[in-house]
Amino acid sequence: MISSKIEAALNRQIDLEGFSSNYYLAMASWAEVKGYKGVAQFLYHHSDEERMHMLKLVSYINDRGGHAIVPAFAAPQKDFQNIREIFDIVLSHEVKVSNEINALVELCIQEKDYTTHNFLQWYVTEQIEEESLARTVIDKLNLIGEDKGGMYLFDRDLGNMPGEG
Ligand code: OFO
Repeated sequence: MISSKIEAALNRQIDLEGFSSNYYLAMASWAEVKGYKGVAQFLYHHSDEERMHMLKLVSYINDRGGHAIVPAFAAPQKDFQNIREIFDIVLSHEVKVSNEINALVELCIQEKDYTTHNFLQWYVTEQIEEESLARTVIDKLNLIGEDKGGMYLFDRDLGNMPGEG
């Protein structure tokens, strides 16, 4: 059984993961409309992953005797300046998510909830991968700069990039 404090904190994380999913979905839609098919595919996949992160929390809370609450998600922005802005946002958003996961881990230690602490380790590892993936993409964009041909290849490569689980 989880304490009401941990349950509330995990429910806030459901909100953040669900918002992340919608945020990346909004980015994917923008990229698709602008003709960046590969980027769109990458972001649609990333959006699905965030939904999976949310669903894992839903099952965990309910399995441990709590009640997972599905909130109304804040509407993400719909327009972006360019692809670079999108990936800068992805990275800063993932850093924010990592900070929230770390705060949850800290709360579990304070509350002596070692089961939830253990459950959260999956998210700790996932965040390392997600931040590193966003940095890799930004490095590629830095190399390309304003080169249109480079951007064409970037879009193609991103569409072929395997998701990280
Ligand atoms: Fe990328 O945020 Fe989920 O965990």
